[in-house]
Parts: sequence; structure tokens; C-alpha cells
Amino acid sequence: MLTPRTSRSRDIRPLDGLWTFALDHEAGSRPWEAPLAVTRQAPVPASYNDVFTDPGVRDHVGVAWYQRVIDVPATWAGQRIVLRVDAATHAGTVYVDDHRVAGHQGGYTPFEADVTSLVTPGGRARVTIAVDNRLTSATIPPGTVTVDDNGRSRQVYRHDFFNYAGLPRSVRLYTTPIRHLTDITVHTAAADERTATVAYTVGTSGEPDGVAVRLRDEAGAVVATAQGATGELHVARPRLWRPGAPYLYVLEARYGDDGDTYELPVGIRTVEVRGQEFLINGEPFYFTGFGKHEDSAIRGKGHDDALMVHDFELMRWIGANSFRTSHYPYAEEWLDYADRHGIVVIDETAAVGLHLNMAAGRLGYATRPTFSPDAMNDATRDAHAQAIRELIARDKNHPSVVMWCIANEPASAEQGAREYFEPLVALTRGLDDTRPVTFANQGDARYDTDRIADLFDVVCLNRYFGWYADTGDLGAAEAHLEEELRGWAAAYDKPIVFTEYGVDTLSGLHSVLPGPWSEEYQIDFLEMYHRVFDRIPAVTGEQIWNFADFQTTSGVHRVDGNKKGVFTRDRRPKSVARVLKERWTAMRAAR
Ligand code: GCB
Repeated sequence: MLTPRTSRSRDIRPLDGLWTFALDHEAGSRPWEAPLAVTRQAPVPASYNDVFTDPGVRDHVGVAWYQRVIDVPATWAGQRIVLRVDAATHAGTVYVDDHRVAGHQGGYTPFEADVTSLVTPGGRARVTIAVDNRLTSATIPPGTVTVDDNGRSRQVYRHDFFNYAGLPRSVRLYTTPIRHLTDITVHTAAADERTATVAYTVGTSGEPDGVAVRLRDEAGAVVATAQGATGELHVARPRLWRPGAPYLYVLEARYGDDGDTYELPVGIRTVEVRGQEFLINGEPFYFTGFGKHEDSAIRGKGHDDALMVHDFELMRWIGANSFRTSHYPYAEEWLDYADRHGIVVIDETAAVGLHLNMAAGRLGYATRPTFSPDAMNDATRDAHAQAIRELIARDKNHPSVVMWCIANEPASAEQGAREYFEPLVALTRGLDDTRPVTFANQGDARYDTDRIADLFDVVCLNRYFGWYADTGDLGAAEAHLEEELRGWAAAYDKPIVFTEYGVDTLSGLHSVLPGPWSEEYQIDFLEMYHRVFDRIPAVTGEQIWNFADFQTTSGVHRVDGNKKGVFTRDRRPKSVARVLKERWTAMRAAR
């Protein structure tokens, strides 16, 4: 699926703004067949939960309805008209007037419907979208819906971020010619400094004759041309896409009598894992940065360009060169911006919470098997496979994406983990053999107990010595961290990237005796980790948990959310930010 872009043959009409909104029990039966009563209006893009003052909306479990009337431009006569939803969290069903046109499961990837035969250029149509936020063992992320003594549904889930729902990204109507381009895939390789190859495959709606492709440089000059639906473009003296120094060509594909045209930004770069090194363009790359969230006050996971650009600015200010899209695919705007500005991305599926027994031993819970028919089962794995397919289909052409992360903290030391993951790793590699594949490993699965790390290219570790373990005792934490890291480095000839380490820190809490929750403890904690990383050559990256404080479910261990941010939720720096800026800026200068 091609992300909508305007071109000389394609037009876009954004449908963002206020939509009529109702919870399922307020909407009546078959609400798509008539106008919804306008009691509430919900902004798109935004999660609906924190916009209203009604706890019934915030904690709603089930379906919510969005509706609006659209005008179809008269100038669109003779075009193919498509309705595209960038995300409906976690499932969406779309109706145009009385017709169901699309259904999609998975809250962080787009879907669309060809509505040409259902709308009239120059006319109007009613668009209704049902959004279902329920998570089950057949969804990614998984969850369980229970019913309490008062008959109210409750959503239980095992991931540490609020279950925001709604239409958090854009909804658009766009056109293509009837005979149109359906997809483009590029693979880039630079044999040496004199030539690079851009291998491409173009999908078309009909016979693939009459496809023409050309590549332009940033000045607009054509540097290579080719004919046919598959082929290679050869670029002399290529300018490479490099972290911090990006260069983007534009691949322009044309097809058919009407000349459908699509322009795809292309960065020429290679990614490779060799021994314990992670190489971009053949040069060792060390990740600095964060695990992030799409999260902010009021809009929840709603995409906002101003907030996004500000987050990138803060990452640039602090010297970060990368981030992980923990714990789901982010809005495509994030990847476009990362491509344009040379930020490196570890791109993650929404497979988070595949672990029933996290810290069960320490907290004294009884354990039950995670990978079993009544928990993470075949239906979970089917949904997980689909999440991988959709992630790669959407993001395969982004030069900023250097690695696929197919899960966060699954129960990788438990029985059944290998059987669960082996086919998913094979699927990922089958879909894209140009990028390394990883998962983020949780502390219960050590180098001597993990059952799946050998299936992957890079060891990504999430560790909390000094917080969840050795709380307040950084001496013990340092010894335990080093012991474990040396174990991984000896057991696996693979790069180690730290994808999480961090401490809850209450902005403004200071102490001369640094104890947990104080700003001083966050500094001491991160400095300790960095000392250890600097002693172990296999460590090829450090991404702190988290970029900013973020919202979670309420509970005894969270005070209005998770406070492990280096920035507060409104993006003000905690004291540690300047310490990091100094380290990462010095590291960048030394490279
Ligand atoms: C983790 C999870 C992350 C949590 C974090 C924490 O291991 O991957 O989603 O937010 O720990 O702060 O507990």
C-alpha cells in the first residue's frame, strides 16, 4: 500500500477535524444508516479518552462511533476515489452511507477502501467509523476483557501505557487514476563510492506494461532512468543517506495512459551486522537516544506535527541519533521526518505484553504458562504475523528504519517461546532480507536462560538493576549489570543494544542523599550504566527509557503515569538532560 501523496495525477482531501462521536450504547442500532445525534464531537486525529470530562468515555471498553458528512469534489469525476484511515485503535469498521466498506484489526497501521462506486463527484456522503478498543488473546497487543460484579466490562492488559483509543491519525480521501500504481519497493546497495544500485519493484492495478521510473537528486536533476515494473537504477557517484547527514533522492514512477505518477523519497544506504558490530554504510554505528511513546496531554496518542517536530528538536538538542518506536508502529510522519533529518529508527510492532509472569517470582505470584492455548496461542501468533506483515508493508522503504523489532519483552525464557517465535522470525526475514531483526529482551530471560536470542541478529536488552531490582543500591546494581552484560557478550557473537534502562524520577524532587525518585538518583543511575557500557565493547547502543513521562493505567506503582522520562510529559528537561547532552555530544564529536 502506498502512503497518500499528492502528485500531478493524485489529489488528497483531508477529513481531519471534528466528527460526531458517540459510545456504542448511546448510538442506537445500525448507527451508520442515519445521522448520529450531535451530543459530542471528537477531534480527529486524537485519542478520545482525555478529551472529555466523562470517566465513562475515558474508561470505555468496546465500540465508539465517529461520523461526518463529506463533500466529494466535482473535479474528481473519472478518478478512482479511496478512503484511507491511518489508524483506528484497535479495530476499525468503515461505512460509506449504508455500506460497510472496510474492516481492520490492529490499532497502529493504516487501511483503506476503494469507494469510487459508492460516492459521486460533486455529491455528498456520510462516513461512519466504528472503533473498538478491546484487546483479547487474538489481538496484538493482547489483553483480556473481564466483567465486574456490577456488569461493567474491564480491559486488562500487560503493557505499561494507557490503552488510548479512537482515530489518533489522519483520515483522508484521495484519488488515483483508474489504472494506477499500487506499490513500490526499493532496495539500495552501494558497491563502492563510485556506483550505487537502487533495485525497484512497482506494483500496478493492471498489466504492468508502460511503467517508467526515474531517480532525481535533491537538485531535481535526473540521475538514472529505467523502464519496466522491476529493474535497477544505477547511480554514479551516489550521495549516501547517513545518520546525521541524510541525502534523499526521489524515485518517480509513472504508469498507464493517464500517467499515474508517484514520488517516493529514497535514501541510499546499507545496513549490516558483522560480529558484534552494527554497520550503516559499512561504518560502525552506536545508537544514542530513547525508547519513546506517542503520548501527550489531552490528545493521548493523537498525532500532532508541532509536538513531533518539538520532540525531534529535543532529540537533536540532547545529541540523540536514534529512537525505538516502542511499543507500536508510529504515525508515518515520524518516519518521513526521520528520513529527512537523518535520525535512525528501530521500528517495533505492537507485540507487547506477551508475558504472564513478569517478576512473578519476586512478587510471589503463581505462574502459569504464557505460551498456551488459553493465553498466547495460535490466534495470538496469527495476529502477530499480520502485525509484522503490515509493519513491513508500510515502512519497508524508509532509509531511517535500520532494524525490525518484532516484540517487546515476551516471555522468552519460557517453554513454547521458541516454537512461537521461530516462524515469526522466518516470516520477517522472508518479507525483508535487508534489515536485521531483533526483539527487546526482558530481565527474566538471561543469557543462560533465554530460548530465542540466537534466532535474531542483535541482542536488545531492557534492564532495571537499581530500580526494580537492587532498588536504591547502585553498587549492587553495577555489579549485577556488569555480570549479566559480560555473560551476553561471551555467549553471543552479536551486537548488544540497550533498548531500556531508566528510573522513575519526579521532576523537582531533589536530595543530597540520592535516593529513588530524586533527580540526583536519575543522574547517578544513568552514569553508572554508562560506565558499565563503556567497559564492554559489544555494547553498540544506549536508548534510555523513556524520552518523556507518559500516561499509564492507574495503580499503586504509577503516579499519574510513568515518570522515567528524561523530559516531563510537557517536554521540560529534568536535570539529567544536561548530563546526557554532554555525553552524547562528546560521543558524536569523537566519531
Ligand atoms: C519495561 C517495559 C516498558 C515499561 C518499563 C517500566 O520493561 O518495556 O513498557 O514502561 O519497563 O518503566 O517499567
